[in-house]
Parts: sequence; C-alpha cells; structure tokens
Amino acid sequence: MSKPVMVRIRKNANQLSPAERDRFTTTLAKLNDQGAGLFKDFREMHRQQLALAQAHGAPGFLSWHRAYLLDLERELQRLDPSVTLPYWRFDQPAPNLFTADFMGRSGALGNVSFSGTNLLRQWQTDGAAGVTREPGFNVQTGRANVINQAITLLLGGDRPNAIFDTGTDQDGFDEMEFNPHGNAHTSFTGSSYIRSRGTAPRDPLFFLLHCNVDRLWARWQWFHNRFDGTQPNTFFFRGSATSTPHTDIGHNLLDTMWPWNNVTGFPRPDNAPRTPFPQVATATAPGPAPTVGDMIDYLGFLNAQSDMNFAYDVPFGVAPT
Ligand SMILES: [Cu+2]
Repeated sequence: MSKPVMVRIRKNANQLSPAERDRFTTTLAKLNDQGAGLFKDFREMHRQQLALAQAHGAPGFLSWHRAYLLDLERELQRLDPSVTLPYWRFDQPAPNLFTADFMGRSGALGNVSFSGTNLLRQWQTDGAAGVTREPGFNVQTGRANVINQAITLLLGGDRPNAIFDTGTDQDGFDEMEFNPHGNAHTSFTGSSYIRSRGTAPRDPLFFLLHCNVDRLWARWQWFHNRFDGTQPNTFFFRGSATSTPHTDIGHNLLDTMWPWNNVTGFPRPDNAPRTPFPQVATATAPGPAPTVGDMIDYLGFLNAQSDMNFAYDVPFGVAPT
C-alpha cells in the first residue's frame, strides 16, 4: 500500500537556485502588497506587548513560532504552491542571501536596496517604505554572533535534554531562545527592524531567521528523539493535574495558542488577527486551534495524523555538525 505525498522541503537560503529565490521574494512581496496585504496580520501578531508575551520568554516559544511560520508558509503556498520558507543558517556565512536580488543589500544608515527585478523593492510596512537593517558582521565572509549548531544541539544536556527546564534555572533547550535566537537578532545594530521583537516582522529576513530557529529545534528533536510531548524530556510543562503548570497562559502543553484559538482579552490581546489556523488538503495537522503540544510531532512520527507536510532539507540521519 502506498499513499501519494508531497512534502514541502524548506531549504538553506544561501543555496537556493535563482528561480527558487525569485519565487519566494515575489510571493512574499505579493502577500504584503506594499503594506496593504494579508501579511500585515503576521506583523500584528508579533508587535504589541501582550501578543509578544504569548510567544516569548516561556516554554511555548518554539511551538508558537512553528505555528506562526507554518501559517505564513501556507498563505504563501496559496499564491504559489511551489514556495517554501527558506532558512538563514546564521552560524555560517550566507553571502548569497544579503544581495540585492534576495534579502537586499544594506547601505549607509541601514538602508536596504533591492535590484530592479526583485519585487521586494516595493516593500512597505506600517506606512514606511523599505527595510532598515545594519548587519554587525561581514555579510560576505562572516556569520552572526551566535553559538554554532553543534553547541546548540547539546543545550539542555543535563536535564537531560528537556525542551524546557523546571523553571528554577536555565539549563534546558529553552536556552536557545537567548543564544542563538536572540543573538541572531542582536547581530544587527542601530535601528535595524530585526533587532527588536516589535519591529522584527517588518524585515523579511526575520522569517528566514526564525525558520532556522525552527530547524534547530527539529534537528534537536531528531537527535534526541523528542517527538512525544507527553514525555517531560520533550516538554516539561504539561499543565495537567499530574504535572506542574506553567503560570503563563499559552505555555503549557495542552494550552491552545493565541491568536488561532480566537481567545481574546487579558492576558491575551484584545483581538485575534489570525483565526482559525489555515487548513489544507495536503495535511490534517495542526487543527484550527493548535495547542502547544500539537506542534511537536510535525513529521507524524508518533501519529501519522500529526504530519504537517513540511520538512527540512538537511538529512538528519547523521551526527550533528
Ligand atoms: Cu518571536
């Protein structure tokens, strides 16, 4: 018996073909539609303090951002089914990414310029044209100021390998929210959009940065076999009668996540820009109101129904490097 599948593969942005690169930039530009398009909801979800609290500084960080990226990717695929989110491997030089044909070239004062064939040249957000981005590293030869992938994959080794620790210290895989994730953001200086959480989604590069954060989690999951959310070593805060709940709503395994759950009002924001989670013909997961735990078994290893129809290009069947 066999079943036809088309898994959408997310690739290293630095290695995309010109055609793949152009399809991605064109589709993202269309989704933004010079600031008037549906993309503005994705900025809104990552702007105000209450929205940011739903997604950061607590155990749901990785699950929330996995859902956020997949939501965006599905919207892009509605416009062009061949597009997937590329990832910026920020611990390696990516000279092909910081070009006028792709994410743009930073000039004086962080003004980013695009080539005449790159539709991102029309980029506008919140009434402002263009992107402000000042790399604090040499984009030709250097890399972001982050710990490398091999070190990242060993984070949380003493818990052992719990996705999030018991709350008394920072020694689980959750450390990665700070380094490499936070360090990748702060590898840009001055008034770079991507440096601050509230403005980061105004820079298209933000989504490539987060795609790599998600890829690192995926690789860590594979390396340590962490696909079963009911195991404390995969996710500590169960939020059930038999385990310690995390005090922040939206950060327990069984909590549904804003905005897809359409639950509003303090401590959640007053509106839910994206609800329900988009459903597609190629995958049954996640459902319209994903929980933190729903995002963990994204390849359907434990339950075929959990397959979300995305994967990363790097073969995970070898020792991490
Ligand atoms: Cu974020």
